[in-house]
Amino acid sequence: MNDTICAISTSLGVGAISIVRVTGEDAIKIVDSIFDSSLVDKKTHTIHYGHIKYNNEIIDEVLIMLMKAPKTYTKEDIVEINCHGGNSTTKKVLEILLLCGCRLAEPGEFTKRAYLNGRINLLEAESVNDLIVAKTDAARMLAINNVDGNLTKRIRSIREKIVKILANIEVNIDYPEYQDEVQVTQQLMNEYLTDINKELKKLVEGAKNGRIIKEGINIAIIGRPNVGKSSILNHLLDEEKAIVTDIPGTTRDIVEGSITLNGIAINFIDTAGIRETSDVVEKIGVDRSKRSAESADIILFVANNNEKLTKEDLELLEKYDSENLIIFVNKCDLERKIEIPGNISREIIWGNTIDINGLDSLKIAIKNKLNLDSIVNKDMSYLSNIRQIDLVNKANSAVENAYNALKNDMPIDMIEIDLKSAWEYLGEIIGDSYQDELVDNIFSNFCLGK
Ligand SMILES: Nc1nc2c(ncn2[C@@H]2O[C@H](COP(=O)(O)OP(=O)(O)OP(=O)(O)O)[C@@H](O)[C@H]2O)c(=O)[nH]1
Ligand SMILES: [Mg+2]
Repeated sequence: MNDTICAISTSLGVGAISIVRVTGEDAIKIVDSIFDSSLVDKKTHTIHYGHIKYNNEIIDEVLIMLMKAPKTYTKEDIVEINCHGGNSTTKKVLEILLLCGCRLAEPGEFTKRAYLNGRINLLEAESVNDLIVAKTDAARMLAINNVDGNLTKRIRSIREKIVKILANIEVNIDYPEYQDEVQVTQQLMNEYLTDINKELKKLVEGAKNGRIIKEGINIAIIGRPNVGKSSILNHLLDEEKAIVTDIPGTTRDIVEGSITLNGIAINFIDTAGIRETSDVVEKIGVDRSKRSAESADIILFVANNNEKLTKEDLELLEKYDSENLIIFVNKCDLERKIEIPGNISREIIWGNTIDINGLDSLKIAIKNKLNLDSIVNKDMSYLSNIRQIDLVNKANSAVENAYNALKNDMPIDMIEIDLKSAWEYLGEIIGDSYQDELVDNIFSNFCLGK
């Protein structure tokens, strides 16, 4: 932690400017030794024009941003060298810094220092990385909200409530002779636990939205051969992605493509038409279709308006019947021959891909099913990675255990144990309690130079 580290913070390649970043105790001294005017006596948060020189050779004409501790990203001295972009100049500057006493930073090490030096918490640090890797607008909005600490505030407030209850319990354990105290405490605890449980449930529910926003949604397009699955995919993507022919069994392998709805990535997976077949290749394709359906968030079942539902159609409809099923009856430009059995209660959208009817209704149905209009908003603050979600689930079960223990008149110290673990799990989310190994692991997934 005490050494001075450096890294190229911009992505490598040809560009106008690249930034090489240095942080640590000797950051200013080291850069000063290769810069043609003195930096040591300069004010913090100033920019300086000059040249990087090494062994009397001018390496580059640069701008230096000088930021002295503690008001910096890492809370240590930081010097950022804005050099000319392109591989050779940037790498040369980095190489010289290494020769002058810097160590090459590990991925995420700047942010790790920001966290270990107490400038941001672990959840905010993870959100910094989410912001960098965000692929959609909604993912970016979520990440920046979490960097700003909205979620941290919610978690801290739940932890404070738990601490209050723990303090109450301590009084009970230390002064058991005060019978009146017990009554008050149990009543209070009931209220507090119900309240905490509600707050945690909101976090758990929100985490589902967080995952949707961050990772997007997979929709498998399933159905018998030749009903128009690939045509629907192509129209949704506005691209000739999958091969379309009138030969049943055209699609053999999975074909995928994404669009965004409300800033969320919606990944459509076109699959091989499902039917009994002796063709070895097609059989593998059909197996893949079934697997895609099983792991998808939504199944889009496609049927042909111009044919009666077959036994295979009905079997598939029964197999995939769930909240997450949307039925699209395609080829509505042709005469209607399909009959929908009365027991099918799922949403049906009618359309065709010839004059492109029904695809807008399909998008609306997807939005409604996922509640996209309400989950994406400017104030959203959801947990979104597996580590955080796992911990909030654990905290929630611990609080539920405490609640059940209270209801069943269990000894008060049993309740205390559950509440303490809930408090610790929540603390782990924001990194108030942490293990070195865990922290190393989290930051190793970051970009170099961040
Ligand atoms: N009349 C009409 N024909 C359509 C429509 N949609 C697709 N087709 C035609 O139906 C045939 C099959 O379309 P595909 O999109 O390849 O069907 P698929 O379900 O992907 O078929 P497989 O890949 O074999 O499972 C093609 O000849 C399409 O042009 C539609 O809405 N109306
Ligand atoms: Mg196809």
